[in-house]
Amino acid sequence: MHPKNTRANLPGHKLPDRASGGKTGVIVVDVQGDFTTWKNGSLAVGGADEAYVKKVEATTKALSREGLAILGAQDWHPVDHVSFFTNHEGKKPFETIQIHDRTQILWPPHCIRGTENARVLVDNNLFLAIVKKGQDPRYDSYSAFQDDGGVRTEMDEVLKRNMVQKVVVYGLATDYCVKATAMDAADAGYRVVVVEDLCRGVAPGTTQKALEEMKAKGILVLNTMDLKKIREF
Ligand code: VGL
Ligand code: ZN
Repeated sequence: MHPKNTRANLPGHKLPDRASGGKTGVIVVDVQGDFTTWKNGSLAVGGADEAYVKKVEATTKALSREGLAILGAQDWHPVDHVSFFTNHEGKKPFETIQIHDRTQILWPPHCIRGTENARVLVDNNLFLAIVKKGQDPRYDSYSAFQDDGGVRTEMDEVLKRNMVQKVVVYGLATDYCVKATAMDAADAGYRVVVVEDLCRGVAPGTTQKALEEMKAKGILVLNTMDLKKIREF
C-alpha cells in the first residue's frame, strides 16, 4: 500500500486519528473575563485581548467541525477562596504563603462563581462539557483534572466516555492552569499537545519554564495549530 493512502489523506472522509480508533479531544482552559485584558479582568494576562479570544473561538469552532470532542475548564471560586489575598490579613497580591505543605500564590479575587467575569468567553454551545474547578474554598486547582487536595473533577471520566486518547490543550494561563492541566493529562495517560500561540502566560520566565517542563514530559508543544501534526502525533 502506498504510504500516502492512509486515514486523513483520503479525500472526503473524516476518519478517527490513528489505527487505535481513539478520538482527539480539546481542553480550552479558563478563557474567562477575569483573565483577559479585553474584559479588564482582575487577573488579566498580558496579550489576552479581544483578538486573542476571537482566535481561540474560531480555532475551537474549526476543531469542532473536524469532529474533535471539545471540553472547557472554568475557574469557579467561592468568595472565601484560599487563593485570594483578601482572605489573608496583611497580605498583598502575588505574595505567597505556605499552606498544606505547599506554596500558595495569593491572587487578586477572580472568577467568583456566578459573576460576569467568570463566564467562559468562547461560545458555550461548542462544549460537550465545561468542567468547573477551584470550588473548594480550602484548595486551589490550577489543573482541570484535580485540586491541590487531590479531589478529582469529572474531566477524566468525560474524556473516557468520549473515547478520547489524545488531548489538545490551550487557553489561560500557560504557566499555571494550562501547564497543570496538560501535565495531569499526560500523567493520566493521554497523548498531549499544547498550542503555544493559543495560550498566554502570566509572566515570561514562568511561561518559558512551563513550556520546557511540558516538553520534558513528552508533551508536543506546537507554535501554531496544525491538525496534521496533531493527527500524526
Ligand atoms: C489561574 C491563577 C489563579 C489560571 C487560575 O487559569 O491559570 N491562574 N487561578
Ligand atoms: Zn483561580
